[in-house]
Formats: sequence, structure tokens, C-alpha cells
Amino acid sequence: MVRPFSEIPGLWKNGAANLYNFWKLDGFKNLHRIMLQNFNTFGPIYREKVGYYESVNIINPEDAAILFKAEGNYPKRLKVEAWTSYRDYRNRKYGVLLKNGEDWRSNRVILNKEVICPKVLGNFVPLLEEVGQDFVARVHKKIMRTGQNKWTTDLSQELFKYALESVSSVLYGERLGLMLDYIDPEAQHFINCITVMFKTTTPMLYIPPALLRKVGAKVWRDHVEAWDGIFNQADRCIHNIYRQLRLEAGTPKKYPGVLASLLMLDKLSIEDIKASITELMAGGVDTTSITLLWTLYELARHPNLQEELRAEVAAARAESQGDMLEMLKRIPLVKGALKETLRLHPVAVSLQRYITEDIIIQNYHIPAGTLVQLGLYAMGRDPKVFPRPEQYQPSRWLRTETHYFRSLGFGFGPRQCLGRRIAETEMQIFLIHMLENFRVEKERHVEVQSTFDLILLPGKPIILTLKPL
Ligand code: HEM
Ligand code: 2DC
Repeated sequence: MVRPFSEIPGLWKNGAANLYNFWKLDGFKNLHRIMLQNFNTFGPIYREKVGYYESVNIINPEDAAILFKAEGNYPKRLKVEAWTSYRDYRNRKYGVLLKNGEDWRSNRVILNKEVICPKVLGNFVPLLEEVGQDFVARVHKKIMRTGQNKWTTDLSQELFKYALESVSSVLYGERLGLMLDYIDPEAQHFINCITVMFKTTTPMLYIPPALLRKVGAKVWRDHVEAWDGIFNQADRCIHNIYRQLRLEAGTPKKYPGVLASLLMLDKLSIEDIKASITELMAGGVDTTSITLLWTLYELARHPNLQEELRAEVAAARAESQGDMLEMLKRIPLVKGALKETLRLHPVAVSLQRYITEDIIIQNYHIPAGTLVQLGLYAMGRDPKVFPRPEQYQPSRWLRTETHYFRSLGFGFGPRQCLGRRIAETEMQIFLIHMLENFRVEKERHVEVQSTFDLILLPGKPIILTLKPL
């Protein structure tokens, strides 16, 4: 007998009371740990309402498969009202991140061809490789300046710059110059705005932004200021390319970048292009940089593994005679390391879809229209899904054991991360160059936990030491 929706365990009857308890548990910072605890209390499915946020939560890969089968032709994830409210407030168009229905699909199909299709990867690699080389040169210089043949630091700011330089070089086909000693203060401001934008989004997941706006709440004002900073900087970059393109007649010889390609293709309106390019630029900073930081942290904790990866990279370099595109096909363990990082430290705590048809999960009936969330952080740490989940083992992704709905760090299906190929390539190239040049170490006994600021971030600075090989 299938049990009704109303019998799913969990706390979903009093959103306001649950919000109060959530706030007492400092839930805004601890969402991922609270979700894990809820699965421990209620089992593999629970229903929840916190403030105005209502969802059904699942954890098993097999249930994830059922969820994604019911996502329909226009998959829709949780509406982040803070983000849509800002655009409505400032009269800006939604990009592919926030669009839905046919409008989303038609934009996404065109963007896919320019951003995620394997064919364009060859265009991105030389651009990203140059940034990778510049990063390494910059670290060598920093090490030289310490006079101690090593550099001990919190790399996060350097990684933000690396990530923004990488994504910008792909989007605009030219460099911002963030690997230099003196950088454009506007670019630094852009980086700071993204951090504030993510942080101020969290409370508005539970309290409607319209309400916060009406009472003039600081979190809403900070949020608006942050997005203003993001859009202004992106507008400057976009206008720059737009002007250059009008000056240069004819088709350029070298690959001109995603933006210029889209403008020349002339299939999307300029406003649609601007909206999605801005989202790509903003989405491309904290995500990859934090994932790289976690990866370096894990490599510092596992020196033997680090040597194994270095050997793989050296062999790949020799076999491909330095051709980066070829090299990227010969580094399965490096790729496994990135998957392993996203398993233990996912950028997104959950994946969500509003299901388009009724489904049955764990023998409960769930009606069409319900927001169903897969607890990605909780799944990554579930011993039933990943044996010895606490161990960082990139090789688990090489073995033939089932990976069925287990590698979901970038989401799933047609609505998965649009920046996925850029992110993966950028991160692989970074690790190749770092492994070829430096040994990464850390002080012992320092365990760093995650904190939730819309995306999961290290709860305290990760201090690493880089030594030239
Ligand atoms: C969406 C993860 C890097 C741009 C997403 C989603 C996830 C994700 C989980 C939701 C997917 C779904 O609902 O199925 C990540 C991770 C990254 C990363 C783990 C790096 C480690 C990037 C980068 C960019 C980007 C570098 C931009 C260049 C986007 C965009 C969407 C998205 C535009 C929305 C796509 C749509 O709604 O059609 N990402 N992301 N992401 N991401 Fe990423
Ligand atoms: C946050 O409960 C937790 O890739 C919420 O590059 C559910 C939720 C909804 C949407 C998710 C978000 C979470 C985490 C951050 C994600 C976002 C969709 C896209 C975004 C996963 C899991 C991200 C980081 C994009 C951001 C692009 C933007 C800044 C322009």
C-alpha cells in the first residue's frame, strides 16, 4: 500500500515555528549539517517547511533517479526569490539561471553550443592554459619574495582571481590582468560583491525578499548593492567587447570568446546575451576557486596521494608531448580527485526540482508540483552510498563499482550546470600546473568544516604551504 503525502515524516506544519528553531540552531550557517541530522532522525525521506521554504528531501541515488525522471521537458529548480526580486526591482532581464519554460530552453540550447559542447573545448584550453601558467609564475614570484623557499598563506583571494581571470578569458577572449601585482580595483570589487551576494541570499531563502524590502531590511539593501556591483562590472566588460566588435570588420582570426561568438551568431537578443553572460561571469568565481582550495587542502592532508597524482600528470605530459588537450584525456586520477572533492565538499548542498508528474518514493506518494530536494552533501557522506565516506579516495571513481546517480556535483540533465565544462577544464589545468611545480603542505591537526553561505565554504581560513619541487 502506497502511503499518502501527508504521512511523510518531518516538520512541515508550522513554517514560522520551524524557522524560529532553525534560527536558534544557527541554521543559516549549518543547513548542510541540519539536513544530515534530519535524515538521521526521519530516515531517507522527510518533508519540511522552514519559513516559506517547503520541500520533500531525499538522499538515495535510486530515489534521485526517480526524481530526475519526473523533471519534465523544462526542468525547474528552487526559485531563488532574492535573485529574481533584484532583477524585477532593477528591471533587468533574467538569464538562463533564472528563466523557465520555453524561454529557458530556447536560450539554453543556443548557449550550450557555445559553452558546454565538446567542440568548443579546444577553443577554451589554450586560453585557460595561459592563465594556469601565469598563476604558477605568480606563485614562484611570491615564494621568491619570502626568501624562505616556501610560501605559507590563505590562497582563497588568489584563487578568486585565478577563477575570474579564467572565466573572463573564455567569455571575452581577452585577459583582465588579474595575475599581475596591481589589479583593477573594479575587478576586486566585483569579487567582493559576489561573496556578499551569496551571503545575503541565505536569509531570503526563508523570509520573502518582498517583505524584507518593505521593512527596509539591511540584508535586502546589501543584496541590491552587491548585484549592482556585479552588473556594473559585467556591463563594462560586455560593452568593451561590443565596441571592439563594431570597430573590427570581418571575422577574427583567433577564437574571440563566448560573448563575441554569441553576438556574431545573432540568435539571441542583446539583452538576453548580456543577462546570461553576467550570470556566467558571476557564477564562475567562488564555485571553482573554493573547489580548488578544498582539493589542495585534501592533497596536503594526503602526501602519498599527492605524489601519485604528480606521477600521473608527469606520465600524461610525456605521452602527449605537452599537448594540453591530449593531456586532459590521460589524467583519470586528477579527475577522480575533483569528483571526490565535490562529494565531500559540494558547492551546492542540494539539487532540487519541481516535479511535473506524481511519483512514488520510499513508498510515499508525492504529487506533481512538489519541490523535491536531493541532499547532495548528506548523500556524499552516507556510508550506504559511499563505503568509508570519511576517506578522501579519488581512486573510488576509477573502480568499476556503480556510479549510478552518485556523481552529481554539477547537477543533472538538461538543467545541469552550464559552466560545467569551463569549470572542469579550468580546474584540471590548474591542478596539472600546480602538481608539476609545487608540493602542497599544511599544518597538522587542523580540521576545517564547511559553512553554508548559499554555497558551501570553508568555515575558517585554510592555510597551506607551497614549496617548489
Ligand atoms: C547551475 C554546480 C561552476 C554557471 C549549477 C547547478 C549546480 C552547479 C549544482 C545546478 C544544476 C542543477 O540544478 O541540476 C557548480 C559547481 C561548479 C560550478 C560544483 C564548480 C566547481 C560554474 C561556473 C559557471 C557556472 C564556472 C560559469 C562559468 C552556472 C549556471 C547555472 C549553474 C549559469 C544555471 C544553469 C541553468 O539553470 O540552466 N551549477 N557550478 N557554474 N551553474 Fe554551476
Ligand atoms: C542553495 O536550499 C541551497 O551554481 C538552497 O553558479 C537551494 C539552492 C538552490 C539553487 C542553487 C543553490 C542552492 C546553491 C548555488 C547554486 C544554485 C543554483 C546555481 C548556483 C548551485 C543549492 C551556482 C553557484 C551558480 C550561481 C550563479 C549566479 C551567482 C549568477
